[in-house]
Amino acid sequence: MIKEIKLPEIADNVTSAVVLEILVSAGDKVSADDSLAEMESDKASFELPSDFDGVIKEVKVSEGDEVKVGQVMFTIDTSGEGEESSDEKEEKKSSDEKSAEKEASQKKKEDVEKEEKEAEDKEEPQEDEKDEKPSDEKPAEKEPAAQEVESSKSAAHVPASPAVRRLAREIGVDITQVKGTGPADRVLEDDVKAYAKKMLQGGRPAGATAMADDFELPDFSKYGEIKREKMDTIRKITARAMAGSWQNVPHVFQFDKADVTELEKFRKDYSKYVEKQGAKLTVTAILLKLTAVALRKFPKFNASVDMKNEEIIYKDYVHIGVAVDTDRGLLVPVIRDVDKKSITELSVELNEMAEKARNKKIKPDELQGANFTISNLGGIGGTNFTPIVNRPAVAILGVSRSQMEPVFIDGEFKPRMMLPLSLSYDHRLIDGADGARFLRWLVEAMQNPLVTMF
Ligand code: CAO
Repeated sequence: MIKEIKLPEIADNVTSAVVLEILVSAGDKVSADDSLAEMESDKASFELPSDFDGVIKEVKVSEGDEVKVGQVMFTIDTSGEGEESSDEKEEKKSSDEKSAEKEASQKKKEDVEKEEKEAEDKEEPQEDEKDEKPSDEKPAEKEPAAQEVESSKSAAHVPASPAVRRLAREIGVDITQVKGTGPADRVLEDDVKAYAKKMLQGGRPAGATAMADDFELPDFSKYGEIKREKMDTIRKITARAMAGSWQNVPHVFQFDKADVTELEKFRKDYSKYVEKQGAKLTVTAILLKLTAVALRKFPKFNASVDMKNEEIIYKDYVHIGVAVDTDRGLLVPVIRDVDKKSITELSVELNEMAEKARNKKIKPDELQGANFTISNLGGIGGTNFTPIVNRPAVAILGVSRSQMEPVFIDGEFKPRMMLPLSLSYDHRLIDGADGARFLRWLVEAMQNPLVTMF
């Protein structure tokens, strides 16, 4: 039997909606409640569900169409889930267009499955699971993570609407890892967002009070015109992570300045060599290398605090996050095993990671597992700043703009290129003297890289 699927009543005073995306093609087998199209009205975006089990006969609208409430959008054959009557078969045979459409739909499905499979193949195990367990010990009991599930299933078998799958793909979430909270464990949009948020926070749920802010806002419109805008996902994640860190980590800030006059000469001399490999030799890449040596030398800075078990977790790997300023806000891609890579390799990788972050190509697992962060605002300017520690790391290095300054050396002022550095650290683990020693060592290493040999 052929049935019609119409645009239903959406809300009071809403008479139409625009088709953002059609999620099925003629010939697709669907179940009741499967999403057929993504729609947007004045009031909200929503998915149009199928009212029946069956096979889509016709798609009567196109993307971009404005559809009136009650207008037929799809017809569906409900006679035995795709088994067509002989008349219908005849009709279908004579319709080359429809079979082409079906072929296209099948290809689209295969492409999506292939893409998901490739994405799955590329995915590595979670950093929390991979890196924080010494190989000779039994895996420590993991904090029950609300959104985590075993990854034995394939993405295609995860119950989720196409729009939710697309959201997961776009923000780089492996949907097989997300626990669905919808009917029959269906993965919902909120599940994907919650999972992404948890991953960006380093795999731990935010402190219960991380976003609690009961400050009563005044009515700003009393003072002038205002505009309200919803926070996007990255802004919400950053807000929660930063508030959680600020509330839970007792911060201390240490400042110093490095004389980078010689280092700058070196950087200019060697930048051509690095350029041949396709990247710029920047102060960030050099700092990555020197910081990796410092983290080996001062292992407390390469550790995490486990207050639940009253333990310090020392890590025998050096993964460093680099804060990248993107259109969408702050992202912190992680460069792995920095201590094992050359400055040229680090320059190339830093460049690639920053590009990926800016072009929305970065995956959640590439934002995880950092033991330390470098935040260089020097390209923009400023004389100093105090970055917030990125939990569960215990320290972050802030880099401001280097500039020529008169420095009193051997009885006279000399023009030197000075780089302001700030170190923010977690006082639960790191004492003031440790902080000063770490930063001083870094300064010495920038002024005379031979220091790193000792
Ligand atoms: N002092 C002076 N000049 C600096 C500098 C510094 N500390 N850091 C960078 N520069 C210069 C570079 O030499 C480059 O100059 P040229 O174009 O003349 O060669 C220019 O600024 C741009 O540098 P860059 O940004 O391309 O390269 P980078 O490796 O130094 O930085 C990255 C990479 C990803 C760290 C940077 O692009 C970025 O996004 N910074 C913002 C980080 C941020 O938002 N932090 C705040 C987080 S809150 O804690």
